[in-house]
Amino acid sequence: MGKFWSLLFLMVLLFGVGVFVWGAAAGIWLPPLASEAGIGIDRLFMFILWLTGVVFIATEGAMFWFLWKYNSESNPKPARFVHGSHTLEVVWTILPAATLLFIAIYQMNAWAESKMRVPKDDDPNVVVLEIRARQFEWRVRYPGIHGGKLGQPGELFTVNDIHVPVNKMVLVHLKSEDVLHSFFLPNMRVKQDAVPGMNIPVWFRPVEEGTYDLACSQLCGWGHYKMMGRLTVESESDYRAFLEDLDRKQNATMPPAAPKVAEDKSE
Ligand SMILES: [Cu+2]
Repeated sequence: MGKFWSLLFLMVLLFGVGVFVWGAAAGIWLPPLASEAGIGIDRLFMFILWLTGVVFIATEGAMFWFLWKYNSESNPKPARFVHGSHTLEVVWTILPAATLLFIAIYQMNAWAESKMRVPKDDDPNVVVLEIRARQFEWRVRYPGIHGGKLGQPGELFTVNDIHVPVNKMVLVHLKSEDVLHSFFLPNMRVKQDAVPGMNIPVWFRPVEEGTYDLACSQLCGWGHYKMMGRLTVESESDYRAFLEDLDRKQNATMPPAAPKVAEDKSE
């Protein structure tokens, strides 16, 4: 067998690195970024990818080299094992610990930006939506053509179709009507579980107009695969036109003195 095993292990290294290089060249890397907080998330992702990539290449390379050099054919004498090295143990404990500590501190701002600094419902610059996940669709509730808070007359509804204005902070109240789902907007770098009985705030600021995917990324039943929708990021005027059109369709048949919409108790 000689050097067979060393070459086999070299393949792991070449294949592992090759897939990444090919993926980047073929354009099947991360989906195009279109949100403000996504910049920090992508930077973090690339940092960790490079860090683990370099360690992967170094360890796989070392393993290949040792297998190559000390293969049984050219080294008929059995190997002699050495046990216990205090220095080595200290080094391989401190190095990863320090690296993890550094990542823990380095990621704090990106995490706070997307998970802790919740925008205010009553901020006039925030677009508020409610999205209810259910088997197997996304039900979107808009506050009406004048925006503002939810729970007022004239609300608008869509299914699997989210429209938001560009460059505005969007705050989504995420709920589930049945089982666990996961609200996933790959281009916004947003992914959040929708949990029955909970109202979970999710927010992002889209900075690029376009049409993007909305997917459920939690296996939620037989129809999980088709629980898809669309996020349209458009100019302020297009967004208004969309709401007005929706209002015409949905509220046209309402009697002049419409009764007040019942309060949503789950808020
Ligand atoms: Cu789902």
